[in-house]
Amino acid sequence: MDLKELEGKVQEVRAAWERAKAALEGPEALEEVRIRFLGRKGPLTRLFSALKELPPGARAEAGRLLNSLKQEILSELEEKGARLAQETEERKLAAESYDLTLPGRWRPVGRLHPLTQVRLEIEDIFMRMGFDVASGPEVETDYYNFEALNIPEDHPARDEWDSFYIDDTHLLRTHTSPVQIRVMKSRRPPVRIICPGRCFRRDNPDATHSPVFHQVELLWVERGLTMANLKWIIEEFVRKFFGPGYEMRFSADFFPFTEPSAQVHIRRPGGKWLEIMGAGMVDPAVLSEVGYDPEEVTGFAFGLGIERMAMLRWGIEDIRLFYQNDLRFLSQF
Ligand code: 2NL
Repeated sequence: MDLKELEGKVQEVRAAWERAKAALEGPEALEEVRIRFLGRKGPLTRLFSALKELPPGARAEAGRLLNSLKQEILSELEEKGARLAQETEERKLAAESYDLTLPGRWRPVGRLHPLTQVRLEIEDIFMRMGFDVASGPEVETDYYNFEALNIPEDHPARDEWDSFYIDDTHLLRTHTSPVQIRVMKSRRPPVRIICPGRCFRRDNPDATHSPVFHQVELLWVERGLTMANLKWIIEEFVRKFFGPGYEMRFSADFFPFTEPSAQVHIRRPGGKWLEIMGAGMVDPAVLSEVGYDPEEVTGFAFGLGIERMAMLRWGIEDIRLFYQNDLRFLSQF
């Protein structure tokens, strides 16, 4: 081999290096290319070994050529390696960075069902007045649901069509009064409770009827209670729940479990009279049935519909809206 030939080989290796360099991608490829060109079996190593075949006068020049190609490859590899490392670092930083100007992700916020809101508010009003909140089973015997409440066998409310019977003696409670019977049978007077809960009646659904509905009943039994105490409690409730400025009117009504019985209406001056509840003095027959002495204690009670309270408060005209789980309705409360 002479110098000319070696120069040709160097040119070839340089051209091959240029092509390999252009195709370089990742750090692994970089190492592979380094070994391919500069490794023990690489073309440069072979050419360095071939130096001794050259005439002595040409070796220095050939050595310079080879060394300069080797330095060129080494420095370009180094430069390329540094660039690749920098690109990797930049990609990593970009992936880790937060764009604090991006809008947040929308999370829908839930809320209490309007009937729950009304129930909690009523519970709160009466708890502050010293009433306990009591609850009981939704499946009742007809003793607790009817008999103990002085509702005789032939009363129309006991008709199959008004109640959901489970068997001959069990039914879904038609009001929360059986809870009050259970509490009175388990405690001595004074008794001061409210009983909120779900009730069931065999009604076809329409704008004002739902086979499932909610009631709150109040019961206060103690020595010396009169209708005047009942009126005060209801006035207090109306003022706290509906706000000031309502007139209240009691008119005669009938319930088998109260005597006397009344229905209660309220109105804003100039407005319509709205019925809000039924109430009365607990019938002596009911007090005797639970083991209280009607000569010793008297009591009063009222019952109101939670749906009705919510409809009056918000001007809702169809009770079925409470049970359709339509967010367009529910999200307004
Ligand atoms: C109504 C009427 C009322 C009662 C419920 C009651 C309970 C016992 C004894 C006496 Cl244990 N009375 N509850 C009294 C009067 C009326 O509800 O129309 N509610 C929607």
